[in-house]
Order: sequence, then structure tokens, then C-alpha cells
Amino acid sequence: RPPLTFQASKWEELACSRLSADSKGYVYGSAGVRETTDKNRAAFKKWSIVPRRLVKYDGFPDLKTEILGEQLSVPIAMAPVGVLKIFNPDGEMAATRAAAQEAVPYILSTASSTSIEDVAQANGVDGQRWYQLYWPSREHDDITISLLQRANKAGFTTLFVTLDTYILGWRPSDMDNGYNPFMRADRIGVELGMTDPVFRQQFKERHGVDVEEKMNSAAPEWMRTIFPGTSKGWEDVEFLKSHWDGPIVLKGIQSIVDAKKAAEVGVAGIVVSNHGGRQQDGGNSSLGVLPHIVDAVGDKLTIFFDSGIQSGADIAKALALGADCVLVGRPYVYGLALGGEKGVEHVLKSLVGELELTLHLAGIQSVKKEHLNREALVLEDDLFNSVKGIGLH
Ligand code: HOC
Repeated sequence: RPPLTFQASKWEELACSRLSADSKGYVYGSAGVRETTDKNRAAFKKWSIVPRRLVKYDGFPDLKTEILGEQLSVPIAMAPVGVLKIFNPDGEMAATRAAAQEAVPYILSTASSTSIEDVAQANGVDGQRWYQLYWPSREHDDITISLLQRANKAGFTTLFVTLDTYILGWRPSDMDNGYNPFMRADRIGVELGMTDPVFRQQFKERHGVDVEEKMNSAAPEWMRTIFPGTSKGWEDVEFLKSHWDGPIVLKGIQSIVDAKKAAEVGVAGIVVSNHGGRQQDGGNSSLGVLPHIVDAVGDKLTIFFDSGIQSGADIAKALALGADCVLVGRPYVYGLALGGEKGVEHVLKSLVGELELTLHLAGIQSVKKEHLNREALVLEDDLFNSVKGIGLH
């Protein structure tokens, strides 16, 4: 059994000791020499929470917020993570049920091992669900449209378009294991594409048989469709806007120039993310770029943040630096690996509880910007002579 109190590093260690080499390599693995991943973590330590005393308010901090027209009980969502069945046979079904149970939005990955419709049903009528798109090349617009229509019909409200993964990064552990998009279907754990009617029809036209009769060709063909190897341009965002009924958020933004471009093309938000360091090695920490991007476009776009969050204090820091909502990935996967649906619920409960307590101890009465902001933090390097930082209070 994992220790009762969720601590990301301990749950990670235990989950990794139990998982197969493929599954461990996939979740724990990062790009290159893990420089971006390590920087993601290190960046949180550069910021310190400066607690205020004798701040009188009733009850506990208010974590409720509104994101893109939806009421959230807490500014946390479950990041899109692919192939969850490699961690637990209930995969996305367990994860999305836990999300609904804890009233946290669930973002379904295009690389999921469960269909859009099954996930929607498990997430339930009260669940909040968002859809993540790995964007096929423009010659497969018919498949993109099919995915978007299915997701819209199944009650997914916001679309997250991942821009940093048109090809998978240089991931040594997956490469050593031979775990890649082109391996055998039974090992990869991807079913979603196999259920798409447009993909299925085209496969039959190409091979003369149904997907099920040639799974070991179908799986890599699907993966090549969603990771096409080439990027689209800014002008292509218009196509998505005309086929998605709801807000669109661009995921993977790491520069001010791209954040401004996103605002120009008229999307609703961005995710400041480097894919948990799984794509580009040698990059900046995602938390490091966050405040700069917030300063440039925070008044125009809803800002989501991910990459490196492991605790309630981390969430408080990202929100204080200007994120409107954070996405959590690896921690819930460790919960799934160790305890299925209950394990994911436990991780979510712990993160929410720790966030609430962190704010309470700091005298911060809500997640609203007027309470939780940069003045609630001070840069650690400045602390030695931080009369300036502390003087802000
Ligand atoms: C072989 C399956 O978002 C990630 C995912 C997508 C990859 C699916 C690959 O790992 O970053």
C-alpha cells in the first residue's frame, strides 16, 4: 500500500517499482537528459510563500472559480494523458470517474485507450469534461472533424489543442524499451482511433478488412495520423474554430511571441506548458516563463498552467504567478497505477486539501486574483535582502 498521505515523490517511487518497464518508462520518462523536467521542478523552489498573520476571515479559503464560463469548485483540472490502460485495466474510465467524484474537470487525450463516448458516459451527467486534440495533418481534416463532432456531441465543452507534439520527443526510456507509436496494438493500448468511424472506413478502403482483423497495422496507422510529423500554421486555427462548438485553448505555449499570436487568432486561452518536459529538452521551466506570459496576455486570455506540479503549495505558486487554472498529470497517473479509481480520487483530494491548507496558513482567503497574487510570494534569491519583497505587504 502507498503511504496514506499523498506525497508525489513517494507515490512515484512506489508506482515505478511496481509498473512494467514500458509503463514506467512512459510515465516517468522525459525528453533527452531530463533538463527541462528538472528545471520544471527547480523553478518551484525559486518562489516562496510569504504568510501573513492575523488575517481575519470566516471559515476556510474559497477555492471556487469560473473558467471559460464554467463554475469550478477548485482551479485544478486533470491533464490529458494518453494510453491510461497501461497503468490499470480501467484506465480512462477510472480516471474520469474519479474526476467527476472530486468535481474536477477531466481532459480526455486523443491518444486515450478508451473511446470518447465511453469516457463521457463514465464521467456522467454532472461531470465536467474537456477534450484534447492531437491534430491530424490537414489531408485528414475529415478525421479531425469526426473527432471534434464526437467530442462535442458527447458533452466535452472546451477544446485543448496540443501544439508541441506533432511528433513525439526524444524519449530515451521509451526508445530503449521499444515503446513507440508504431509497435503492436496490444502493447500500445490505444483503442480510441480504432473506434473512429471515419478512420475505420478509410482503413477498410485501404486494406479491404476491418480494423479488428488487422490491429497491428491499424494501431501504427492511427498513431501516424495523430502524430503526423509536421506542424500546422497559425492560419490553420481558423479551421478548428469553424468546427468546434465552444472555447478553444492552445496547449504548449512557452514564449511571449506565441502567446500574443494566440490572442491575435482569437482563441479563448492558452496552456503555458512544456508537456512536463517530455517533448523539448534543453528548454525553460514552464513556471519560469509563466509570469512573463501572464504580463503579456493575461488580460486577454485565460491562462492554464502545467508541467511540474506535485503539491498544493506548487498549485498555490502557479496561481499566484497568474495562472487561472492548473493541470495535473503524472501525480494522478501514480494514483491510478497504485489504487485505480480510488487512488486517483485520493491524489485529487490530497492536492485540493493541501492547496486549501496552504492558502489558509498564508492568510490568503481565496483563489481570486485580489487575494492570491505575486505579492503573496517573494523570490527566494531576493529573500536575503528582501525588504523590498516583504515591504510590499
Ligand atoms: C505510444 C503512445 O501525451 C505523451 C502523450 C502522448 C503519447 C502517446 C504515445 O506521452 O506525452
